[in-house]
Amino acid sequence: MIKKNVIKNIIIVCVLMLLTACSEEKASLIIKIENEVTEVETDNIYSSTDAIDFPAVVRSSGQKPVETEYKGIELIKLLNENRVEADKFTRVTFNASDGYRIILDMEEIKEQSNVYLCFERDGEILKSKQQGGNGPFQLIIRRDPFSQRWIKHVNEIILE
Ligand SMILES: Nc1nc2c(c(=O)[nH]1)N[C@H]1C(S)=C(S)[C@@H](COP(=O)(O)O)O[C@H]1N2
Ligand SMILES: [Mo]
Repeated sequence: MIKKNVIKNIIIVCVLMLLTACSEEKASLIIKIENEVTEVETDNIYSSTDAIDFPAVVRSSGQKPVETEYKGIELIKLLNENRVEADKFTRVTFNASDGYRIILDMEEIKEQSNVYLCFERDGEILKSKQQGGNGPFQLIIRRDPFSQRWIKHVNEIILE
C-alpha cells in the first residue's frame, strides 16, 4: 500500500516537472504613457490585419548578410490599434528585456513604411532570447541598413 503511494507521488512530481519545462514564458509587450500602462495582447499582434511581410537583409555580428522576410505591423498602426494618439508625443523609447534601449523621434516613426514591430521571420514566429531568438518582438527600421537600431526582445514602448 505504502509503495503504491510513493510511486503515485513520484509520477505526480514527474508530470509537474515536465509541465514546468514545457511551459514557455508568454510573450508580453506594454505601452506606457506617463503612469498609464497598456498591455498589448500578443494574440492581437499575431492576428492583426495590419501585419505585412517585407524583405530585409540581416547583418548579425560575425556573419554574412542574409536575405530574409520579416512579418510585422508598422508601429504607427500598432499605436492606432491601441488607441494611442501618436500626434500628442514626440519621443518614443523602446526597452528590451536584455537592457538594450533605443529612442526614436515620432517623426521617424511616422515615415511611411519604415518602423515595424515584427513577430515572424521567414514564416516562423520569432523565438525569445531564452530560446535563442531575436524575439518574441523585434523592432525593424527598414531605412537603417546597419541594423544597430533593430532592437531585439522589445517588451516596453514608452511615449513622451
Ligand atoms: N535587445 C538588443 N537589441 C539589439 C542589440 C542588443 O544587444 N540587444 N544589438 C544591436 C546591434 S549593435 C546590432 S548590429 C543588431 C544585430 O545584433 P546581433 O549581431 O547580436 O544579432 O541588433 C541590435 N539590436
Ligand atoms: Mo552592432
